[in-house]
Amino acid sequence: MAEIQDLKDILSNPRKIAIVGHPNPDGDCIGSMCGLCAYLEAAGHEVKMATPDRMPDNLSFITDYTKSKNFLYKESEPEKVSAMIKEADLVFCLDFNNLGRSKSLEHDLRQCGAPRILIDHHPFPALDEFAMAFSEPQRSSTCEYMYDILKELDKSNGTRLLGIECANALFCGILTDTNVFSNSVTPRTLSIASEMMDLGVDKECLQQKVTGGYRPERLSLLGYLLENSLVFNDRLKSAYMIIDSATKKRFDFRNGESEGFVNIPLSIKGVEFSALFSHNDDGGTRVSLRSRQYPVNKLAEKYFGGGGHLKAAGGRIDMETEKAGMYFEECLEKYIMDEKLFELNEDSK
Ligand SMILES: [Mn+2]
Repeated sequence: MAEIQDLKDILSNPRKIAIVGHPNPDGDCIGSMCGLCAYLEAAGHEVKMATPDRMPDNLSFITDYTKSKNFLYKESEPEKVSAMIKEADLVFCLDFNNLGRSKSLEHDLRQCGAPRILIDHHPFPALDEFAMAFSEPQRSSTCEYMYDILKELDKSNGTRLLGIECANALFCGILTDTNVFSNSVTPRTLSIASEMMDLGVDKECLQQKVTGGYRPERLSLLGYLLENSLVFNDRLKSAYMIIDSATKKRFDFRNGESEGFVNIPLSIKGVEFSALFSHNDDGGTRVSLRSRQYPVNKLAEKYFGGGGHLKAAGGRIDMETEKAGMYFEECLEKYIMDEKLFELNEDSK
């Protein structure tokens, strides 16, 4: 694993820096990108950022914490993004663990001559794809980990560049990846949150912005799904919901509007697994998986072409969204038996 000293050395002169994130960027991705950007700008570097596709509208305020007006999307400005990565002296890859996960940016990232630096918290990183890798899967979020890295960097440089802008951006990612401090939280997560509040972060204000910036259509969609789509399976201790293309149309669905939906079935006693399937515009189906205690990253990897954290994972399948629920139950049954997670009651089959 890389050392802070390596990072210190490579940042000792002003650089042209590209920061990239993953498709469907979430709060942790955008927060860590903008937090790092604010820090690097304070240190005198020139920074540009890019993700494959658009961030949700309710999270766009996070970019206000940086001076850089360069937050580009590969889907809308492909040439500019390719040039930005090509011209960079350094490329930071945040909140994803291998180049393949960056989808439409993968080619640019593989072609670029500049060192790629990984900062991430997903298990099983492809370490050989990066010149320098900072990976700690036990972290609640990339933002939490970023805070400690930047704090260490300040310490070894004798600087105080980690200021309120940086902390505000990073706090947003901790809020979203921990579902407002309800999962993946360690003592360090809370210490960092406390240090950030000492720096001037207004927790309630940011929480309002992160969780309170949606359109009414989101709530209508949720009500509709709970009423019409939620399927429980007592035997498998599971529940799932499906957002098919007709439902998306009906509620004028925008990216990011189903954030958090997959957690809701876990509030029901006895439900150990929850899944959300959403129609993807390419014809396939996006998969989100959650659990109370059993590993779902292995389930995502085995059957849904994805991966992630122990209790929160995702993937994508080439299957009509309408059929995903049945497929999920078949796979989950096999998975529970193969992994001997618990006894399946044969009577209720
Ligand atoms: Mn994350």
